Amino acid sequence: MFNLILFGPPGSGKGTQSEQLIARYGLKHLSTGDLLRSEISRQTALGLEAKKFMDKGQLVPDEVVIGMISSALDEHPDARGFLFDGFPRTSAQAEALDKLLELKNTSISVMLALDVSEEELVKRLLKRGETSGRSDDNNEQVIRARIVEYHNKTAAVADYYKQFDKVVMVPGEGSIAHIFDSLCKEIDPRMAEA
Ligand code: B4P
Repeated sequence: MFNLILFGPPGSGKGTQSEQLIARYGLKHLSTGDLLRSEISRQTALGLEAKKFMDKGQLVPDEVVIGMISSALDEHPDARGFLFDGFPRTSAQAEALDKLLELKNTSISVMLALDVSEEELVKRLLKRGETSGRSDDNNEQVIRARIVEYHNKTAAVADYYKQFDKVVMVPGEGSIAHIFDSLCKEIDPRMAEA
C-alpha cells in the first residue's frame, strides 16, 4: 500500500492538488474537510457539532475526526493506498492514524508539505469565499483564526513525521500544473519502491 499525507496550511492547495493526484495514482482520497462538510449538509448530529467549530475557524475535536477516519478506512479494505488531505491536523491525530494503519499492516509512506506564504493563503481563501458558499472562507477574521490554529496545533504534525524522516517540503506557489509536477516528482520514485 502507498499512503500519502498532503500537508499544509489552510488554502495551501491540498484539496486542489488532491483531485489530480487521486486521478493519476488511483489512491482513495480521504479529506476530513469534505467528510465534515458532508455531515453538515446532511444535518447529522456530528455535522451540527462540527459546524460550531468550523464557523469560528477552529479545529473540530480530535475524537470526532479520528472516528470518522477510522470508519472511512474500514469502508475501503481493497484500496491500493490512501491520500490523506487535511488529516492529521494535531499530534494526537497523527499518533491515532499510525495506530489505525498498523492494524492494517501498513504505514505512512511520505508526507508532502506545501509551503505557501500567509498573505497568499488569505488572498486565495477570500477569493474562494466569493463563490464557494463556505462560511469559513468569506470572513478574513475567520481565515486568520484558521491560520493561527495551524501554527498552534497543526505545524507540529510535520515535526512528528520528521522524526521518521518522512517529510518533504514542496513549494506551493506558482501554477497549479507546476506544483502538481513537483509533487509527482516526489511520489513517482517512492511509489515505484513501494
Ligand atoms: P479543509 O477542508 O481541510 O480546508 P482548507 O485546509 O481550508 O483548504 P485546502 O488547503 O484544501 O484548500 P485549497 O488550498 O485546495 O478544512 C476546513 C475546516 O474543517 C478546518 O478549518 C477545520 O475546522 C475542519 N477540519 C478539517 N479537517 C480537520 C481535522 N483533521 N481536524 C480538525 N478539524 C478539521 O484551496 C484554496 C483555494 O486556493 C482554492 O480556491 C484554490 O482554487 C486556490 N488555489 C489552490 N492552488 C492554487 C495556486 N497554485 N495558485 C492560486 N490559487 C490556488
